[in-house]
Amino acid sequence: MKLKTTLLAGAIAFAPLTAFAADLTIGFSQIGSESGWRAAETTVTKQEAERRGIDLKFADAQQKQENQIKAIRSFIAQGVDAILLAPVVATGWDEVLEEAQDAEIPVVLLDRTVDAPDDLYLTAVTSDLVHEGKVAGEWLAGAVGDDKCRIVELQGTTGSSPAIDRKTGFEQGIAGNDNLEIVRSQTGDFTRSQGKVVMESFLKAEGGENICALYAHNDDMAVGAIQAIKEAGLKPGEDIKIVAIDAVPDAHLAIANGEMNATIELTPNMAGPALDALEAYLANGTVPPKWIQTESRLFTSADDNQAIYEQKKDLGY
Ligand code: GYE
Repeated sequence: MKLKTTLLAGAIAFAPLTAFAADLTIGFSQIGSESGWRAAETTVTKQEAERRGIDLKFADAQQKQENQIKAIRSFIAQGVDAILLAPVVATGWDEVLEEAQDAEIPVVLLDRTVDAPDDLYLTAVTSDLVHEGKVAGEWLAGAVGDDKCRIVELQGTTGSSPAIDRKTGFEQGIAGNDNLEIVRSQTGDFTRSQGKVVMESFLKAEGGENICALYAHNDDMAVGAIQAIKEAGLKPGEDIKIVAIDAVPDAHLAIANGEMNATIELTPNMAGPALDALEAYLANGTVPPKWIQTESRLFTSADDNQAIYEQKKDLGY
């Protein structure tokens, strides 16, 4: 049910947040389960809602924007108190976000952003996606030194903000290093299966001996590519350096085994900051900043990746 927060004459009704949260109903439009990281985000979001006593209405869009738009319209019809949205692509949201605004239902974006006026959403909880790509590029530049390095790139879902921004950031990271060149770049849609298929095509087109490094917009595509590199008779992490993003358990395991070189961590807990902001807004009218940034941390073979794998492997990935 929708809770109206009423402004009392000269005062705002204050309620203890935890007690208040127990009455909230929140709709969550999730993209799907394309990667281990996405699965972990879903697990953590459900845990964060349960911990707060929030009634979470979960909708899996199977990677389709039209399913996300349908789910948002259903949440509006149900009169939820707020909506969480992980937008599969960056464009095409204005109309449905305006419908949520007209219904006075705040929307919080998780892990991806939208190309829409920012008054159409309360806040976005994301990492700095450009920075992640730049850190990956700078790491590779440092790893190869002055050696010539022909790079292949596995992009995320076409039109998604991480695919756009992580590409931009990586190019910034390698800028000025004329010995580094991206020779092939294609989407693997953030999945292991497509990462393997596209890497196979890169190896066939370029010849494995002519590829120095792989930059993948997420670890799942990198893990798929590792299989393709092995099947081509090459040593991933040695013959072809590999850097990606998410820091899922299997990436830490690959680095520990010398089959991958670096990953940048993306927390799956976007829901914690999102629900904190929503509770404060709905209970006290506290308006959050338009962007709540989550941390990004580089992991390399210098870290104890086996131990980190053991810590992360049961967290819902
Ligand atoms: O890196 C990937 C997932 O939106 C930033 O989406 C997120 C990305 C994440 O498929 O694993």
